[in-house]
Amino acid sequence: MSKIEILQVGPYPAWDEERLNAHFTMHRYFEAADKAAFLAAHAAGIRGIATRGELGASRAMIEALPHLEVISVYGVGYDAVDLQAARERGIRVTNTPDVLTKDVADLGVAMMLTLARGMIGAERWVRSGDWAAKGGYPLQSQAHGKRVGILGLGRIGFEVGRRLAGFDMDIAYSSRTPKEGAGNWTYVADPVALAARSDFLFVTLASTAETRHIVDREVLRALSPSGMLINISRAATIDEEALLDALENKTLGSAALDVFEGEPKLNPRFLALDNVLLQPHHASGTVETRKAMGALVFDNLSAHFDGRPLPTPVL
Ligand code: 8YV
Repeated sequence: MSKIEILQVGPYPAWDEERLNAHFTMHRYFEAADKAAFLAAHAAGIRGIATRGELGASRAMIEALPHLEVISVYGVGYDAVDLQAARERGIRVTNTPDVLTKDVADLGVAMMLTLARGMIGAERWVRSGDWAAKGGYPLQSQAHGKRVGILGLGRIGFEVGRRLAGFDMDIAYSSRTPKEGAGNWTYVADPVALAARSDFLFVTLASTAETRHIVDREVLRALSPSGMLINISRAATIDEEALLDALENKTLGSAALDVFEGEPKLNPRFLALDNVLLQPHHASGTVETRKAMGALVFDNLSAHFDGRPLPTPVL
């Protein structure tokens, strides 16, 4: 029997590619010079898409594949998949929740500590010989015991809060409604009010039409010249122009960012700033988690084609 054909939107680690190639015929879209011609050439056979969180599947891609049945996303975020286009055709969509939650929270907290304690500059201080030549590194600001705001108390936001409770922080959060399980954390419905009571503001929201640019000029102003913004969600949750203005004008203290508009290219204004920590969208980037994500991408595809229930369906 011939193998089922899948459109592979982006590359995966070798262990995932091996398993996918063993079971399916994978069409490597990302290697095609002429994408439209590639889609047209393989459209008749393709029944599934394997994509990544940041790459998704556009309406044009979905509409170019008349026999498409399932889209399997390597990532918890599926904002780059045109869900409406999938829904119209009854196409199933899956993602990789849970397996990456703790890694993303770990990186968010590490970013906060790295920036608050000036660890990048401090490392440079040692390597450059400044320590021996000039003495101790300039004093930095304390992290433990401070006020933290978590914008979006989903799985990742909750794990950020759990970690920061260990740093004796005063924890508050915003979400549509107060969350069971938030214990003594303070519920603040309004993001501006949350920012106003925060030294550190974590963005841990899913990217939707409702959360687009939820961190706007007003939220950034409320966070204040001593505040720090940490984004481990999607760039679209923040008005990036407003963020750059606030960082340049120092009306916002600092920002630690794992995601950017137009990544992997980023606005060059970020590179001129010394009050930012820039990370290459790798919050889920550990071997252990990426293996679990890859296994889920495969399990969802094979469950669909074997007629079994999807392990982690979105649609
Ligand atoms: C991945 C992500 O970096 O889970 C998500 O939504 O954005 C990340 O975990 C990405 O999907 C890997 O390509």
